[in-house]
This record gives sequence, C-alpha cells and structure tokens, in this order.
Amino acid sequence: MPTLSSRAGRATLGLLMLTLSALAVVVAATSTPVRAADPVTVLTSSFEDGTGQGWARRGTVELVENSTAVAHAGTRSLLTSGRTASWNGPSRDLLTTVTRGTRYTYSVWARAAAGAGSVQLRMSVERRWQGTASYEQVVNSTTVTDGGWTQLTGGYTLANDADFFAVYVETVSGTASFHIDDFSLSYLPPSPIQTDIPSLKTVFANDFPIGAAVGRPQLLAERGQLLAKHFNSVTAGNAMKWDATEPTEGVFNYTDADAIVAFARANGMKVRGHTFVWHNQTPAWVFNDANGQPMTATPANKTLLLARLEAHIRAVGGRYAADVSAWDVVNEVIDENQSDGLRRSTWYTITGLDYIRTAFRVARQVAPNAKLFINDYNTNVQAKRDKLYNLVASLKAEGVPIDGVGHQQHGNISWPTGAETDSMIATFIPLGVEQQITEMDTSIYTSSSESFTTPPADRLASQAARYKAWFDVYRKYKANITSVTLWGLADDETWLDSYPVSRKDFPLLFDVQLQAKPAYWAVIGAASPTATGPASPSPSPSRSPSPSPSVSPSASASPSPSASRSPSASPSPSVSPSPSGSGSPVSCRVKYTVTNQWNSGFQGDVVVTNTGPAAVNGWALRWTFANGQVVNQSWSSVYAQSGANVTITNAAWNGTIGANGGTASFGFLSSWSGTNTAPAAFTLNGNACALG
Ligand code: 9MR
Repeated sequence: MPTLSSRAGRATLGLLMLTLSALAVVVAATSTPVRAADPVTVLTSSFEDGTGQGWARRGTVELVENSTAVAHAGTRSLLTSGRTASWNGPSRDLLTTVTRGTRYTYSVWARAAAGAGSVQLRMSVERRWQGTASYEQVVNSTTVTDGGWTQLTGGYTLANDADFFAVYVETVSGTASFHIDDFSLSYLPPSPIQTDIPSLKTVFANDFPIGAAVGRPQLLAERGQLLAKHFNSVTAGNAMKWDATEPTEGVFNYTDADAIVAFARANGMKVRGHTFVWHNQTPAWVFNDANGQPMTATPANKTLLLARLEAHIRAVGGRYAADVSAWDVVNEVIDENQSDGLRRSTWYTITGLDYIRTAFRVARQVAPNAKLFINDYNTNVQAKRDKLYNLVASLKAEGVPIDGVGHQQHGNISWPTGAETDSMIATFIPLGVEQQITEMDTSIYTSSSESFTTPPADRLASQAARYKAWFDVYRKYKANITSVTLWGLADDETWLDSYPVSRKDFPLLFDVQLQAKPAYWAVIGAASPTATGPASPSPSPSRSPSPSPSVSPSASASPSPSASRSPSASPSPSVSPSPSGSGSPVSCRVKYTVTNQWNSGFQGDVVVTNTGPAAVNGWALRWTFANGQVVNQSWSSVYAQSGANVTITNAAWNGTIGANGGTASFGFLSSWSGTNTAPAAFTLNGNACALG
C-alpha cells in the first residue's frame, strides 16, 4: 500500500497556494445543492435500564452483564468478562433492524475494565446465509484503555442475502475484560442521484473508459444508479481477490464477483479483473507446505506454490474469460528499496520471479481475450517506476505476455503533481505497453494527524485542482491510456476511512450523499474539448499536449476560453478540409436537443442532416445564443464563440456529410443562467437550415 509519508513528504506550500488560486472558478461552479440531511438513528443502547438491551455473549463462557462500575453517560454500561478467546464478546442481533442496501454508521464507546490497562478492540459484523458465516470489520483495531472512553465508529452496508446478521465487539488478541456503552446505529437518508448532470462516460466517450471499484453495496438502489449513469467500466474492489474467491483450497466462492459481473453485463460496462497475485488478501493456506507449516524456500514448496497459483488462475480467470477485458495479473510486486527492485513477498522468497512468469503465462492461456497488466502504486515516483520499467522490459524480452502497466494513482490534495503524473505515463511509452489508471483517489489529508468529519471547502477545492491536473495529463496521453478507474464510487465508502488511520476521508468525485463534488466539475471541465472519436483515421488536434483551457460548466467561466484557441469563427484549416460546399448551395436540417440541464450549465446534442444531392466536405455550423449562453467544451467537433455567435466546425473524422440524408452529430457543454432558449436559426456553410 502507498505510505502516507511518501505522499505527504511531497506536498509544498507553494504548490498548495497555486492549486487554491487555480480552483477559484471550479468552486464557483459547484452549484448543485448538496442536501443537508440529518442522520436517522434506528437503535441505541445506553444500558441505563439495567438490562443488556438485546446484547448477548457470542461464546458460551464469557459473562456479558450490565455494570455500574463505569459509564460513558449516566450510570451504567455493559461489561464483558470471563473471556477465554479473543472473539468472545458482546453481540447484538440486527437482522430485522437494518435494511439491505442502506449504509449505516455504527458507533460505540468502549473502555478496558479496571486494571486491564491498554487493549486493542475492534467492531465487526457476522453475516450468515444458509449455514455459511462471513465476518467483516466495521472498525479496525483501536486502542482503548482503562482510563477513559474511546469511540469506535465506522460504516457498513448489508448487501448480501442473510438469515443471521449481528454486530459484535471483540479484542484483537487476548482475553481482557472491557465495557461498551452508548451504542448507536444510524443512517443518512439516501438522496436521489443527480440525473441532470453530464455522465462521466459520455464526457470521456472519445478518450477512455471511465471506471469505479465497487463491492455489492454499490450495485444497489441509488448507488447502483450512480454507477450505471457515470461509469462504463467496473473493477471488483475486493470480490475477485484470492481471499474472496478461494478462501479454502479448491473451494471457490463467486457470489460477490458474479453479482458485479452481472451488473456490468446488464449495463454494458467493461470489467477489470483485480487481482490474481498479491501479497495481501491471500489466505494463509496458500503459503503453507504439504504439512500445513509455513513454507520455506525449497524446490518442493516452489513447485507446490506455483501449482496452486496455476490452479487458482485457471479457475477464476476461466470463469470470467468472457467478461474481463483487463486483468491485474500481479499487484504491487515492486519494492524500489531493493537493489533488484523486487518486493520480498512470500511469492518472491519461495519462487523468485517464476510466480510472475507463471501468472502471466496461465492468464494468457485461460483468458486469451483479456489484456494482462502489472499493477502498482507510486509509479509517479521515479525510483519506483524505473524499477517497474526494468522489470517489465526484461520480462517482455523473455516473452512473458505483459500487455500493460497499471498505475494505481492513490494520491492526495497536493501530490502527485501533473508533472509527476506526466512523467509517469511518458516513461512507459517506449515500452510499447498499454497504460491504465487503475485505482485513482485523492485523500483530503496530507498528514495522519488531520481529521475532519465534514470536508472543508478549501480541501475540496484543492482536491478538484488535483483531479483536474491528473485528468489533463490523461487526456494528453489518451492514445496510450486505455482506461481510467477511480478506487470507489462515492465518499460514503472508501478504503481511506481506515488507512493510514481511522478517520473519515472524502477522496472521490461524489460526496457521502452521492452528489457531485467540485472535483467532479473539475474533471468534467478537463474533458477533451475537441475529442475526435476512436475511429479517427489521422492524428487530431486533441492529442496536442496543451492542457484544456476549459474549466467548468459555470456561468462564471468567462472570458470564453475558446477565443484563445480559435481566434476566428471560420473553420481551422488544420482540422478540416476546405469546405467544398461553401460556394454551392447546401440544403440542411438541424436537430438541436438539450439532453441535460442543471442550474448553471447544460449539455446540448446536435444532429446535422445534409438534405441536398451533393456531399458536404468540411462544414461549419453557426448559430446565435439569445440568453448569454457560453459554450465551454464540445466533442466530435471544434467550437469557437464570439459574443453570442457560436461556430462549430467538424472534427478531423466527420468532415464529410453524405448526400441525401447523411448526418454528422456532435455534443457540447455550455453555461446558462436564467433562460436557456434554443437557437432560432442555424446556417451550414452559410446556408440556412430547416429545424427539426
Ligand atoms: O479497497 C480495498 C480494501 O477494501 C481492502 O481492505 C484493502 C486491504 O487489502 O485493499 C483495498 O484495495 C487495494 C487494492 O486491492 C490494491 N491497491 C491498494 C488498494 C487500497 O488498499
């Protein structure tokens, strides 16, 4: 995992200041109201009535009883003593209390019993379905003492079938006695998703698929709607990992992975497979020898481990061969502090490099249609990416079928910079590999000591600037980048809530109520203003390395950035052939549709039909806005605006509109305020067009 210190160490005040000033426009653009909902509390346990209030022991020997020894509030708490195992503790049945698909906040106050000193506690849920139990942590290991109360708080969504569901508190190790008090279970009423804002997948349609890492909760209700609206790629955040798919040798569990793949199929999304080989989330049995003891580096153990690896990839990769378009075959194998750059994982110590060779070879056989990736974090750090580069170069030279390099891009509000991200991509181009951004998120923190329960506006502004800087680089290199994925859907659920310390983080494009954040608007503004479509036969101006001048769909986004790009209202000769139809009469029809509208911007889609007997070669469509609307980006076209007069010229690949009904289509984003009247008239190469 990325270390916070490696990120924080790169933050500079100067950079932060630059970032803040650059974001002024974006913040102003965050006009979509975020509903301020109050949490609804569905259960509390204060123990003030002298009972256990439904809490009972998990084991058979420990004592769970009401206590007057200490209290967080009032005079009573719940004491657990006489424990003989770390999992012994108080448990509360919630099966009929929680609603499937709703994310609840679980909070409890805890303290070690008198004389127990310092104890590590955690809060988890136990879910059973048809005799099989699963255990998931809600709050990670937290130190509590006998000198005061400590709050354990975290979120969890029940998303699977369950015939038993309970929350419990246990020690990480040992059998110390402890108290709990003032438990509460609450949720934020779900907000409807914003259906009237541009979909990310539409904005980036001509750049790259845009993905999110998800679990089953993200497939349900409003979250499922948000996922389907904005994303056309999905990664299983945990469900395809070894611990999820093969917890016991030869016993496979595809429940959650199947659900994610089915959602992707139903919604026409690509699936990134994550991950066959990792040093984390791999069950202990994988690394035990034939006698059940931890493996040592012997030839027999190497053979055994590689055989397990092959069997695992054959099973999981084979199951999803028709669905997964890219696999993270190996994950985080680089350690730049080793002279050979190779992480000293158990995989490495038992097999050397052969686990990587085996994994790619078997993956290619069993999933021949998937692109095979080596995935890692901190590839924006030169020392790390150089080691990765060398490894990929030497393995490819051997014939190991590596198709691509995955850059995780876990960052924070001040790191990595656009320049570091640029170098990250540029470095790998000579290798001739595909590149994908696989796990992007942007923590609002730059140090472990910070903590906010709601994100301050200046952090959100910095975050938006960071996202925009990265997306500008991705757009620049869209010929090399074949996918961009965020590590999560919305701020309501992120791995950063428990890493590197437990605190709420807000690292994604949508907030805890699934509403678009400043970062979303920044990303929208960073979309290619001159996308030319995947079928473009020739290099297009959108591949130009200059960053997009357009920032956000805000009415305050003035002056129009288009003026600096396209000073004249006539088509640029570099992007369009000379309009051959300009001298001869052209007959045309224009259908202008506002497909999305929000309170400061709108998305327009236009279809131009050539109703004449001759093809039009090179075109310019002109109209005049009546209400001060300002176009700030377009796709499948090049836009220019002078005052109220808009000129849209063809992209390199759609300059010809066939005779007798041929069409050209393009879209654009524009600001508006007050009134948004559709243009009353259009001309194509100077000729008036019919409407509709
Ligand atoms: O998002 C994952 C989180 O739920 C897990 O608890 C965590 C621990 O293994 O792994 C997270 O995903 C990681 C990914 O698989 C690889 N790169 C780092 C990600 C964040 O830790």
